[in-house]
Amino acid sequence: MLPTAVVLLGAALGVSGHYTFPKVNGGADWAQVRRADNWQNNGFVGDVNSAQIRCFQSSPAAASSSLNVTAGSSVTYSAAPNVYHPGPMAFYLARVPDGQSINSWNGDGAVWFKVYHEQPNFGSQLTWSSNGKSSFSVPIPRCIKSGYYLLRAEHIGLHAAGSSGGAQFYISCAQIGVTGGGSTDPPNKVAFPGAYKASDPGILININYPVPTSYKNPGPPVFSC
Ligand SMILES: *[C@@H]1O[C@H](CO)[C@@H](O)[C@H](O)[C@H]1NC(C)=O
Ligand SMILES: [Cu+2]
Repeated sequence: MLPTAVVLLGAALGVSGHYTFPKVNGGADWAQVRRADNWQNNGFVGDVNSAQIRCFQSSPAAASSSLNVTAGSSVTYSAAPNVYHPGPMAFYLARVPDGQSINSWNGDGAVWFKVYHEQPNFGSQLTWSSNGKSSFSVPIPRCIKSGYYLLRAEHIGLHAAGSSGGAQFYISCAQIGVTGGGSTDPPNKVAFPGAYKASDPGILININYPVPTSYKNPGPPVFSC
């Protein structure tokens, strides 16, 4: 139902070929990244209150493997084909609770903290460094606890965000194992759905006219250490 609706909406708006986030560190598509529902149609999530706003999975299924990284290093998260709508990239992490498995944990609850979000450059129009790019370096904070995490990639297409529900969310979640970490439990954790409202100023925004002079990213502040 939803993919069909998304395809029809795309056709009606005259937009085609959106994008996915299928791989990390040059691995195979949907190997360390849980396969998102848009893997064939490149569609988007439009409803911030839907379950799909978390990892874009209607029935969460494990990836075939996880990617191990050292705390304090970074992960390269790739888009396919590339991010070409205007809007911010963001990345979140959620630690798999002790006693649970990365392969079955679904990321429930206020467990997500943000490790990156993008601000535009301001001028005669907004420009975004993510625009046209297909790979993004995600910092994995040095002080977080070792263990397994879901790493959530999000791009918000803001080209039609001037009306409620018009922002387009492109999302996937990778499975990573963090080694060599510290003991910090990051503050400001949020749930998906729940973190965003359709009326948030970074989600309901006309980026074309008048051209904004500031941009407030939705969700919590960025955590770093
Ligand atoms: C991968 O990371 C997890 C979580 O920290 C750890 O339990 C596991 O031993 C790591 N695997 C390797 C091969 O380092
Ligand atoms: Cu599009």
